[in-house]
Amino acid sequence: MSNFITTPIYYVNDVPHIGHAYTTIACDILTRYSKLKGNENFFLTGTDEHGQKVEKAALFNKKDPQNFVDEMSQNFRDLIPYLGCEIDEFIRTTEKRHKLAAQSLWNKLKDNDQIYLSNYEGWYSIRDEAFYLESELIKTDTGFIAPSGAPVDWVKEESYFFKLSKWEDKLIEYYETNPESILPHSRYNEVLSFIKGGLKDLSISRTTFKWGIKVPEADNHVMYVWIDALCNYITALNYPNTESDSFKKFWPGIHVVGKDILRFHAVYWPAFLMAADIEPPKKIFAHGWWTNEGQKISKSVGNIINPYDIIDKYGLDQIRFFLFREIPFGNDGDFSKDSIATRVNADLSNNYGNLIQRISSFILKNSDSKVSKPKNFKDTDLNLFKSFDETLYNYLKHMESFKIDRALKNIFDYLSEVNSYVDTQAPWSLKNTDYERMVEVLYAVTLMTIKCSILLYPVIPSSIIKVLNIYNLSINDLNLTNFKNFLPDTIILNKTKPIFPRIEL
Ligand code: ME8
Repeated sequence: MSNFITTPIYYVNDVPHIGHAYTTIACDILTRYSKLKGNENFFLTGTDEHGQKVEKAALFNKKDPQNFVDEMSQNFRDLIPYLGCEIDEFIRTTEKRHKLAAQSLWNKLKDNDQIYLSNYEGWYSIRDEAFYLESELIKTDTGFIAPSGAPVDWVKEESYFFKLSKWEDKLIEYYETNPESILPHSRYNEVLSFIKGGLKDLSISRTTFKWGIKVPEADNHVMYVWIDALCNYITALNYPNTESDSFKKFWPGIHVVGKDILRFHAVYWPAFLMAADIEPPKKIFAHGWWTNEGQKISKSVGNIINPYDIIDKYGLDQIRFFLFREIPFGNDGDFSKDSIATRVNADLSNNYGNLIQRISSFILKNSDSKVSKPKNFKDTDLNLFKSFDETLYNYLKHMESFKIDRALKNIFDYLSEVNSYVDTQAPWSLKNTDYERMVEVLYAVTLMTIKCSILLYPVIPSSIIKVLNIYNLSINDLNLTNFKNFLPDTIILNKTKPIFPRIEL
């Protein structure tokens, strides 16, 4: 199987923050999981560089827009390895190939009679890059604001429109026959009821500024930034060449987005695609929104969380783990220093790290640095193995439905069981009385620790490489399909150092 996994392409009006990092790490986890399963993957991210919001930021910084976006895009690109993410491609909407793809999509829509010229008169929010009906806005003492809190302006201009209203029934039919195509399910319901509420034709070009992709044969119009931006997903697969290997192999894709931009992905994008004779996305997952110590993260509040700072402070895998264990993927989450420390100390340092440390140092000291598979296991050992099989089953089930926190919880519940097994079997007390049994216990614990480590790989990859190194194993040798057979009968251990030091509050 092949999977095309995408992040939104981020606006370059500002530097990346924890919210952007969160989505990118989510896609990295899903891609690594998919790799573990033996699938072929394409992980795409990039930057959204046109539109009024970016143009305004360039002007504010007294820079030429192209120079400005070149500089700002680089910040997003540089962050990726710092997040421990391994992408396949980084796309920018100012690239030539993207302009060609977006114009081809436009022409296709035009040829398919999906576009007409008219006038737009209504509300527009530059911050959200979105058109709003007055009925959607919030009334304040001084006028109206968008539901997101962003300011809105009244605009009146000539505009091309996409016949979105024509796609209402097709979208409803598509979603009703594909109820898993939008996750979590609550978001699916939200989208479906939005569509059922009626769709209006969508303004897809602007004439009052220039920073965008030109509309073919209408030089005074630039494309609405969202039609330009959404098209990035297929540009990366060689659109308009829908016969190319990568398009055929990887489309339709899986889009991971924040809940703020679900409507663009789940309503406009599938409609554009169907109208251009392209299949809609395979899946759209909308995750929640992070706040900082209970407050909305915003530049004006001055509480932006810089991903470099928190990774330097707490550690990369500690942050990756916290973000995806603490909050069900899909829900909103609050970023608090106390909860990072509590979570990391309880799960990574105590439950998992201590287990590795105490068993491996015991083996190094008392079992000639190795453990070999015994001829027989006792019932208690077999019960421990059986319980792992259940853990694996649940892990796979949860990962398939993007419930990353549940998948992790399963592993850590199981690691608690392994710790109890160690306590009751007390290998240290067997050293002088029953050496053979001691090695059996040590082998059983080591085997289960390694298996759990493999399942943790998508979330904390660099730590797992270190853990596997203790056992002379490499992640490259395995995937979940050869899981049962890949472990050697004798596991030889290397010297260890604690991998997850406790975070002091
Ligand atoms: O919307 N919590 O770009 P953008 C969680 N260019 N996620 C957050 C977040 C937070 N506090 N803040 C941002 C755009 N995000 C468009 C997308 S795609 C064709 C075009 C994440 O720079 C989340 O994924 O505003 C959200 O959807 C995205 O950043 C918005 O990034």
